[in-house]
Amino acid sequence: NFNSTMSNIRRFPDFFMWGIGTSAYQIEGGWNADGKGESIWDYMVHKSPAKILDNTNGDVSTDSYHQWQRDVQMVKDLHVGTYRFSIAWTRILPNGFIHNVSQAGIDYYNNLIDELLKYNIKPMVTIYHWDMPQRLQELGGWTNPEIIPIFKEYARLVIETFGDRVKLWTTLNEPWHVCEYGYGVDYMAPAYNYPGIPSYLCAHNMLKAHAEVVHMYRDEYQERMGGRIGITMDSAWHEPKNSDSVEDHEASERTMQFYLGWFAHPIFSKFGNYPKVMIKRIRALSKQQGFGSRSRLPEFTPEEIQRIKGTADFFGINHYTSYLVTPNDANNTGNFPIPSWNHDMDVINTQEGVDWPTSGSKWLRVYPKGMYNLLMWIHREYDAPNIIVTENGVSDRGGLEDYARVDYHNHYLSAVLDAIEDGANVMGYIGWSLMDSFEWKVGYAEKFGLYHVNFSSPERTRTPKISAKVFANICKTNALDWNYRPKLDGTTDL
Ligand code: GBH
Repeated sequence: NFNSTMSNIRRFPDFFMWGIGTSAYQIEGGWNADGKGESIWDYMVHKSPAKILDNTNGDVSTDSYHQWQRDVQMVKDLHVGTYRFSIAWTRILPNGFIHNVSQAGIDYYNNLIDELLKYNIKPMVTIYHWDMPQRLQELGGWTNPEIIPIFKEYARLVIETFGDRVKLWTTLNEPWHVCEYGYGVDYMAPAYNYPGIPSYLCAHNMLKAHAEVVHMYRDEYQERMGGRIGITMDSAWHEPKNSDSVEDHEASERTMQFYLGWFAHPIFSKFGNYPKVMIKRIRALSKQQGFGSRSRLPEFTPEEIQRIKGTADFFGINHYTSYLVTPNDANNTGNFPIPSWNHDMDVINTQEGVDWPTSGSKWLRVYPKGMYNLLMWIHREYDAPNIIVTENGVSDRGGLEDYARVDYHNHYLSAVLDAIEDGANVMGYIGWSLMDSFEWKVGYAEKFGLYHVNFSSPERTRTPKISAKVFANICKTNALDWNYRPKLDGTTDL
C-alpha cells in the first residue's frame, strides 16, 4: 500500500518514472530547414490547407528546431526524469531512404539528447510519430510491405546513432490512428478515404515492421546498449452503456478488442495473432461481401505469429477519454460504410448523455475511472505486462490559470494509483504535453500544454501555466497533493 497516512497526499512507488512528452511535427517547425525532406503532414497541409481547422500548419509551430535549449530548461523545471519526443524521419533521411543521410538532422537530435543528459533527464524516443516521408507514401506508405525493410533501416540508423545515450525506445506511436484515421477515413494524413481494406494492410505491415525493429535491437544492440524497447498504443476506455445489459458488455469487450486488441493482441497475448473476435467477424463479413474465402483481415503465417509475439519490453499506452458502448442496431446498417472497420466492429460509441466534464476538445470528456478500468483491462488481458502511460492530458482553449488541467491530472493520476494498488504494473506516467503545439487537424485551437506558447512572438515565448507548477510538485515529491493549488505569481520560474 503506497498511501501515506495523510489523507490529502498519495504517494507513488519509489521506482515510478515521471515524464513529459511532445512529437516532432507538432513542435519542431523548420519543416524544410537544412535539407529536411517532406513528410505526409508537410505535403497535406501545403496542398490542402483547408484540411486543418484554422488553416494553419506546423511549418514553424513552437520552433523547437531552434528553441530546443529552452525546451530542455522547461523539462528540467518540471522535475521529470524523462523527456519523450519523436524523431522526424525526414530530418534524418530526407526522402525516407537510407542512401541520403542528413548530418544536420543528426546534429539536431545529438544536441537535444546531450542537453537533456547534462541535466540527468533520460530521453525516451519515439521512432515514428505519424510523419511518414512523402516519397514513401507515394509507394503506398504502410500499405506496401516494402515499408518493413525500409523502416528497419531507418530505425537501425537512429539506434546506432543515438542508442549509446537513449535507453528507452518506442517504435510506433498509436498505430490505430495511423491506420484507421490515415487510410480508413479521411482524417489524419495521408487522409485516404478507403474504409475496410487498407487500414488492415497498414496494421499488418506496422506490426511486422515493429517486430523486425525489436528483434534487431534485441539481437544486435540490447546487450551492449542496455536499453528497453516497446510500442505505444492508444485506447479510450469503452464502457458498457447500460451496466446491466449483457449485450452492452459484449459490445464493450468487442470494441476493446477491435480498437486496442487489433495491435496489442499480436504482441502481448499468450498466443499472439489478431483477436479471435476480429478474425471471425471479418472473415464472415468478407464472405458475405463477395471476397470469397479471402478475409479482408490479412492472415499471419504461424512463423509470423511467433515472430511478433512478445516483441515489447513494456506496454506503452496513451489514454485521454472514455465512451459508452452499445451494439449497433442491426436494422440501421446505414450508420457505417460497408465494408469498414466500423461496420466490422458494429457498435455505437457515444458520449451522449454523460455528465463527465468537458474539455477544449469535442472528443475529450473527463472520466478518470476510465483510466483505472483501462489499466486493469490491460493487466488482466495481457497477463500483467509492465505498463508505461506514455500520454495522458487534457485540452483547453487557452489561459495560464488552467485549474481544469490540474484537476484532470490529479484525478487521472489517482486512478493510476488505484490500478497500481489493485496489482497493475504501471511503471511510469508521461504527461501530454510539454507545451501548446500544433494539434494536428485542429491546428492551434486546442491546447494541451503545461507551458503556454506565444505563437505571435518570434521566439515563441514559453510561460508555465499553473498546471506546470502542480506537475513539477508531483514529480518532485513523487506524490499527489490535493491541497497544492498555487496561484499565478508573475514570476516565470516554477
Ligand atoms: C494523441 O493521440 C497523439 O499521440 C498526440 O500527438 C496528440 O497531440 C494527442 O493525442 C491529443 O490529441 O475529432 O472525434 O474524430 C490521441 C488521438 C486524436 C484522439 C484526435 C481523438 C479526434 C477524434 N486523438 N482524435 S474526432
